[in-house]
Order: sequence, then C-alpha cells, then structure tokens
Amino acid sequence: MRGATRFLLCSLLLATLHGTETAAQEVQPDPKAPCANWMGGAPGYPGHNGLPGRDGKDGKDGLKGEKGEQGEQGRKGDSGEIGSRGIEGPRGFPGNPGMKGEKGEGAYVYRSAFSVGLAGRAPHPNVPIRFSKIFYNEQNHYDATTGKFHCSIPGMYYFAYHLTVYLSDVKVSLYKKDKAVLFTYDQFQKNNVDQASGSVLLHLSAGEEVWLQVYGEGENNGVYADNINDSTFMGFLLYPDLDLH
Ligand SMILES: [Ca+2]
Repeated sequence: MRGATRFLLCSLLLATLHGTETAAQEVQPDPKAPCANWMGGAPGYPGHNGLPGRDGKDGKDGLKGEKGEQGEQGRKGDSGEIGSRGIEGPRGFPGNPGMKGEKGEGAYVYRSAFSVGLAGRAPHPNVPIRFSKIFYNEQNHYDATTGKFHCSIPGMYYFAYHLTVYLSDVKVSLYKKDKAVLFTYDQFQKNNVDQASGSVLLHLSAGEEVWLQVYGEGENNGVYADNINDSTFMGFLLYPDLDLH
C-alpha cells in the first residue's frame, strides 16, 4: 500500500517534469531526495577543479589612515640672494665728548707781548723813551734798559701808547727800524693834564725793533708820569707769519 502510493507520487512528479522542459532545467532533482535512490545510480566522482574565476571589481577606498610620524629634518638649504638696501635708520644719539688732546708743540714759541709804563717824568728828546715800569714782559722781547721792543717772531703786531701830557707839549713818534712811522702831537693846556695816544698794526721781521721817541727840541718833552698818572706803551703779536709752520 505505501509502495504503491510512493510510486504514484513519483510517476506524477516525473510526468510533470517531462511535460515542461523549462521546468526540468530549472529545477534539478535532489540526489538525496526520496526518489534518488529510486532513479539514479551510485554517486559519481567529484569533478575536476574548475578554472579560476575572473577578478572581481575593485573595492571601495578604505578609510583614511592615521597620520604618520614626523620625518627627520632636511639639510640646510643654500644661502638666499642679497636683499635690497633697507631704509635709513633714525639719527643716533650724540656721542660722549672726546678726551682732552695733548698740548700742542711750540705754542709758547708764538707768544710775544709786553705792557710797560713810565716810571718818572721828563724823558730826553731824540732817544728812545725807556719805560721801566713793567706790567707784563713774560718773553722779555721788550728791553727795559733800551726802551726797545725786539721782534723774535715774524708776523703782524699791534702797538699802542697812552701818554700823560703835563707842563709842555708832546711830539712823539713810534719808530720801527730807525724810521718814525706814527706821529702824535698834543698841545698842553695850562692848569690842565692832557693825554696823547696812538696805535698801529705793523708787520715785523725777525730782528726789527720798535720804540717810542720824543722828537723835536727840548721844549717838546711833556711826557709825564707820577703816582696818579701813568704813561704806557704796549704791543703784542697778533698772528705769526704762515711760513713759520
Ligand atoms: Ca691837548
């Protein structure tokens, strides 16, 4: 009874499969199904390995990896080109004053000055007036024994005199090298005291002498001095000749 039923079911199934070829191709009978033992023989041997399949499509990009470690420092590069000139900077602060320089050589050599006065009255005419009251004569270029200034440094000199006139007129000349170059004449007023003065610039060569001298006769010797009236004579080197250097 059970075998008959199984036969019927299998026959029906086979009829259905042969009736529709399309269906038979699409639906393979399971070898392990209950009908296999009925229709098929012993299981075959496994087939040979098939050919390798084609490569699959490329996969999608993976996630971004973690940041790598910092590389070693590279070698120092070549020097760059010289840049253009910059803008001028602001003015600096003033520097400190320098040290005092050393004393120059020969400064004393170019000094020549004197200032003298008359010690008493009545100088003799026609001879150099001897001023023996010394205010200044450091270089001794003025000789109090002769009343003459002796030039030791060639150059330009300034001379001046201021004389007190008393009891008589005064005619006085400034001499340079035995020649009167400056004249002063003062007429004395009775019951009065006058002054006679003069000044001049002279160029002197070494060895030339300058002095004051009353000219004329004996009556013109009113050059005077006492304890309240001086008669003075002075001179100094204004500047030496350049060829001295
Ligand atoms: Ca006068």
